[in-house]
Parts: sequence; structure tokens; C-alpha cells
Amino acid sequence: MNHSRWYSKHDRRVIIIGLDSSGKSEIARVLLENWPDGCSNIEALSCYKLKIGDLNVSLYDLPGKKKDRFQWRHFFSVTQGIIFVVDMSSEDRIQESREILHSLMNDVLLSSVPFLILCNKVDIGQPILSKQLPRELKIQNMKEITWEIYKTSAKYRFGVIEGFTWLLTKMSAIE
Ligand SMILES: Nc1nc2c(ncn2[C@@H]2O[C@H](COP(=O)(O)OP(=O)(O)O)[C@@H](O)[C@H]2O)c(=O)[nH]1
Ligand SMILES: [Mg+2]
Repeated sequence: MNHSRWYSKHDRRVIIIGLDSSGKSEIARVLLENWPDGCSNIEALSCYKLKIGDLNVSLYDLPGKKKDRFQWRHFFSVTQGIIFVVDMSSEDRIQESREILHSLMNDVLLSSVPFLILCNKVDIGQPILSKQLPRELKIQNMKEITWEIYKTSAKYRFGVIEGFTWLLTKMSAIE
């Protein structure tokens, strides 16, 4: 079936996923502040609409608790981009995020979806150089997937817009 008449070539869908309390909603807030023309619908589905140049981006802030993570997969086949948020505030949290990231990157439904990996809360975690992050997350050999890592602090508003701007350049149109 041809869905083209339902979508414009300017439409994109992005999901924000990661552990609970990693900073997903704060990152959504940073994006909304930067593109304030977008309307938000925070109560219902945590879906935000961003108008960015000629693009209409729907941003889904999905829940991150273990019991809720199965929901993420419902979005995989309809998303053009993933924001995966890593909580860098403790070694345990990094370890758990790393395992989830690996399973996502090996998911067949996501093989052509670009991953923006935001290493968040760097304002409180152990200092780490950007170039060490691929090894820290053990994704340095992940060549089949398009991915990029940015260090962010959603709290202090740095890194998020730069990362999202990268993702915008990598997302294809909805088919
Ligand atoms: N220090 C610090 N705290 C953050 C950062 N991002 C989010 N937080 C805090 O972490 C908590 C969880 O953030 P939230 O966005 O609700 O996480 P979510 O469960 O992933 O949506 C909140 O208290 C935020 O203020 C950050 O970059 N640095
Ligand atoms: Mg949240």
C-alpha cells in the first residue's frame, strides 16, 4: 500500500529512549525550547511536534522503566531516528545502558535507523574524553549502523542541540 499521500516528504519521527531517569524528558524540553514554534502534547503520549525549517518532526519521549521498555519496539518500524540517552552519572547505569544499546543496535528493525547517542549528565559523572566514549560503550566496531555520540548535560543545556542537528542530517523521509 502506498502511504505517501498521508505523509509529506518533510515529516520525520524520532523516539527518545534510555533508562528511566537518564534525562529523556529534560532533553525533550531542551529541544522544545530551541524550536519554540512546536506545539506540545505532554500529557497524552509525550509526543512533541517540532517545526524545524521545512521539517515537521514528531518527537516521542518513551518511558524507560524496565517494565515499560517492551513498548519501544512498537515504534521501531515507524521511526526515522533514535535518540538513546545514556545516564553517565554512575558506572552501574552506564553498564545497564550499554547492554540495552547493544541489543537495540542488533535489532533487525533498526538496521537502517541512525542512532544519536547522548551521554547525558556529564556535569556530575566521572570526567571522560569524547574520544573514549565509543570504547566505553563498546560500540567502536559497530560499522553497519549510522551512529554518533555527543556528551550532554540537559540540565546545563549543552550538547543536545548539536547532537540533534547531526541526527536531522541523517534521517530519511517517511516512506
Ligand atoms: N545533573 C544532571 N541532572 C539531569 C540531567 N538531565 C536530567 N537530569 C535530572 O535527572 C532527573 C531525571 O530526568 P528526566 O528528564 O525526568 O529523566 P527521564 O526519566 O529519562 O525522562 C531529573 O531530576 C532531571 O532534572 C543532566 O544533564 N545533569
Ligand atoms: Mg521522562
